[in-house]
Amino acid sequence: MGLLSGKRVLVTGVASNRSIAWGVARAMHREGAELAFTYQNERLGERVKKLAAELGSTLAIGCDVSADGDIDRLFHRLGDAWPDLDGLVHAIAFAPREALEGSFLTGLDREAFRVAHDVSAYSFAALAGGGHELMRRNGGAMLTLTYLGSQRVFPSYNVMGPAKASLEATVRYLAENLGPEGIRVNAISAGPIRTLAASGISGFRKLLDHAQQAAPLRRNVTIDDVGNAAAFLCSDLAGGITGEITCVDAGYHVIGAPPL
Ligand code: NAD
Ligand code: 0WE
Repeated sequence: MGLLSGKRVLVTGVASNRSIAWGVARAMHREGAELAFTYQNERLGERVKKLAAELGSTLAIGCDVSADGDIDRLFHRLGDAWPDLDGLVHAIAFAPREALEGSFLTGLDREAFRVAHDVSAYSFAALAGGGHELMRRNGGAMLTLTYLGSQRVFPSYNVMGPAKASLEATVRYLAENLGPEGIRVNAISAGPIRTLAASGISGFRKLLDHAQQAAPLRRNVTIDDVGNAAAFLCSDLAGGITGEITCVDAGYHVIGAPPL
């Protein structure tokens, strides 16, 4: 019996087979979950439908989280297909490219700050608000993806740092709000992984090398490492865990200075 057999999970944030959300979906499928997917736009739709089919899923729904109407429509359509929902995975982040180059203030303006917080933090609360009614009967688990750049300064992560800090605080407030409904809310703080969201970030290779050398496990993490932790956190084995940020980063976050 899989950790998630009989559970229905909605997975957002798949853009390619390198996406963290794809690693999460694969691990959850292996553990017996039935999956539905969202995709950001029609350009990604065909790719996501193909990937969904690989995991036996025919449910793929378009949803741009910056549009309230898309979020409403998503849960209407999901509610038509499924009687209830057991898991919701949020693996979405975006800031304008110019804001992820140079120093914090370079390329930062009111609009970049707004977009980063809207797409990367508010969207988790918005999906929780739309999805919790479908979870009410049996409770459920919500999960988001964050990065240590919320707590510490990394070159070029810039405005995504404050956005992830907001996301992590949102996890705690959602945990308190939805706890009485039997819904747990957690985050995984993943170490750096080369995905589409990391492509074109100057210095990402250097960051990966640094993380590998500094981390207690002396390696970088994979989307499968993150997927396995995600499957656990959304399973009944994690029934006592909510409001928690779990690092899946080969131990990097405990280090003060790397071996000299
Ligand atoms: P990815 O590019 O594969 O996934 C990012 C996803 O966000 C894409 O599927 C994209 O379509 C979606 N997205 C962006 N704007 C959207 C919008 N307006 N509406 C709907 N979807 C939208 O990259 P990833 O690295 O797998 O990122 C997934 C999550 O993991 C992000 O929250 C990211 O911050 C987090 N994370 C990534 C790393 C890393 O090093 N790759 C480390 C820690 C945390
Ligand atoms: O959260 C992220 C990246 C999220 C992201 C990526 C992009 C690239 C394309 C948000 N917005 C955009 N906008 C784009 O136009 N990560 C945790 C991955 C990441 O990004 C970094 C990192 C790490 C790690 C940027 C600088 C330094 C480290």
